[in-house]
Amino acid sequence: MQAYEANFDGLVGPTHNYAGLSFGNVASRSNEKSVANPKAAAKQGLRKMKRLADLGFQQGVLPPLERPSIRLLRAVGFSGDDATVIARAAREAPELLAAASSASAMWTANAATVSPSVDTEDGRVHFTPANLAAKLHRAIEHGETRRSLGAIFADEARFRIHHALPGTPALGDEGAANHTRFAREYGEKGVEFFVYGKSEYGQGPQPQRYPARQTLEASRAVARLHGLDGEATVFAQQSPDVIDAGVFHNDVIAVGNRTTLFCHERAFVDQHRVYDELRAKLDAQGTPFSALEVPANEVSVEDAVSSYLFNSQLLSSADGRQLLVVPQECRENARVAAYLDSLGGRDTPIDEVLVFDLRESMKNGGGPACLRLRVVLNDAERAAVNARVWMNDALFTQLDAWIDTHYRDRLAPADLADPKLLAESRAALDELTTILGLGAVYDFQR
Ligand code: SUG
Repeated sequence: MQAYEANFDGLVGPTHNYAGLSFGNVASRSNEKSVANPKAAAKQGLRKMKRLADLGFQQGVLPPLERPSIRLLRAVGFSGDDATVIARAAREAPELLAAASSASAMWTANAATVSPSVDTEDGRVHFTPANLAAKLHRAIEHGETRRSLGAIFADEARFRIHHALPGTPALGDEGAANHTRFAREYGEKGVEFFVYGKSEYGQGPQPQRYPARQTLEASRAVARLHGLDGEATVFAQQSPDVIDAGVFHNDVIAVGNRTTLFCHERAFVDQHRVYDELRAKLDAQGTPFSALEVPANEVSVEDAVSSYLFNSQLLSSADGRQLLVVPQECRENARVAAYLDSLGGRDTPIDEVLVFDLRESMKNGGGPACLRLRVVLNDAERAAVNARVWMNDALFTQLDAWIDTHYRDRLAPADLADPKLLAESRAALDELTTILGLGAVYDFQR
């Protein structure tokens, strides 16, 4: 059956800020306490969505979550009316207020892992929201994410939305950022590729400096929940030393699409064995496979981390060409720019490079690929998606005006203590649920 890859980008929320919450994510830590521009951040993301929709890609929007999370602040013992809760948290535990205020749900590659219906035992599209157990500010996302997904993929005959795995280190799950799918055509059965940072119970090497967020046990659990065929799944371990260099998710060092894996030569443990297994399992389905591997002497791991070359989107256009969507930082790094310029002269599966300014998100370690959740849908499934979330001229205009009305253009760490931010954020989200036809998905609306 004809199928498409739809990309659902996270709309940046009104509380976008730099709180340095993600140890192991170099950009997040190095921009801690700088002043953010939520309005610019939201517009940069929106422009990417619009441009890709204009190019003919299926582009959807996922809403931000309610932040600051009064629910978290109450759960850790702050009480009184909402303004008092915020004032007490600001005074006694600013780090908890920062965690409660993060707009981190914008990085929807971490919202869930998604398997298309053609790969799953029951023929439904399966979603497992990621527990994001490694970081407090992200561990509070999955319940609300599940609600948003439910408002968009509501048809239970076609979509199965699981609960997140138990949020504990042994089952740390970061969603689609550590998952890629290969298939000749989107609508054909594919091989699903799960990348983990460590095994909680197995032997294997482990990073020494920074945490491995995804476990093998979590990846296997997601594959089981989705009813995937063991002959069509591959599990691979990320190199611990690249995690120690700041590669906190696989999508910072590798991206796959259809029959191509674009990655750095140091991405995986036993890299050639990983390619062999992918090739063999795809070959059994009659699907070719090629790895476009970037050598360290052209682009070092450090260059990859600072430029986010691999946090790119590899997209197939209707005419079969492959586009690589990269952040502007790739043009500003001389070695990465030289590598991209050389693609034209080499025999590679990448036909064109598109560059986007996503600087506000990048300063928190979120590039083009972090901002999107891929969902392969056939025609019938596409028709069952809440139609209001598809990007088009009208939705772009509406959201652009909505951002102008509700977003600040400056948010410093001290501003998180401002109780007006909660009211502004709720007013924005309340209107957004109308624009996107989501119903009452937020706690404050219930
Ligand atoms: O989880 N940054 C996010 C970035 C996520 C990127 N996603 C993918 N690679 N798919 C994270 O580390 C920083 C927030 C702050 O520091 O304020 C943050 O959460």
